[in-house]
Amino acid sequence: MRRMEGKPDAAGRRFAIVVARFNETITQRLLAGAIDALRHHGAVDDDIEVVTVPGAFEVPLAARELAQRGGLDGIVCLGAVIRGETPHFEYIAAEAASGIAQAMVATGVPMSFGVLTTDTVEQAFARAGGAVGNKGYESAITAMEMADLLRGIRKDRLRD
Ligand code: INI
Repeated sequence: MRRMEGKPDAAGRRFAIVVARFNETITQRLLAGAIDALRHHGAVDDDIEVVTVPGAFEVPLAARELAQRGGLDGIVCLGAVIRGETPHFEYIAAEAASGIAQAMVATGVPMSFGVLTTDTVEQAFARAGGAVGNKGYESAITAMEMADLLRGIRKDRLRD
């Protein structure tokens, strides 16, 4: 039996982080967590590109364009969608999630979903370096693991 599993390793690899400006106090914490994770796993700053977009709704397009441009091993997508009094939340959260998934599958570049979708600001802070950890850090780990796994799968394809 052969098993394949990626490990979070950013050494010699290039990553982009697409971060939404909306709810900036939260998304900047996610960004700091994602950068920390990449550095802790061997990334050098020259190989990390940070792209800021207005809100979570705009994240998929920027991620897709970056992936199509080429040269990236993975993209970390960050945002914070917080439920308000309007149904806007549902639309933004759903479009961000499906847009990122579509962009990832269409381009073959791993993208992680680090967009918080919470009922309250407090819940968002808890997941952005608070009591529940930092989703930005976790998302970067996922992007690195998937980048490593895809390298392995693609190397096999070339060998066959
Ligand atoms: N964008 C977010 O990233 N988070 C939100 O909570 C949010 N809310 O609540 O409206 C939000 N709206 C902006 C949206 O992402 C777009 O930037 C905007 O609709 C313009 O396309």
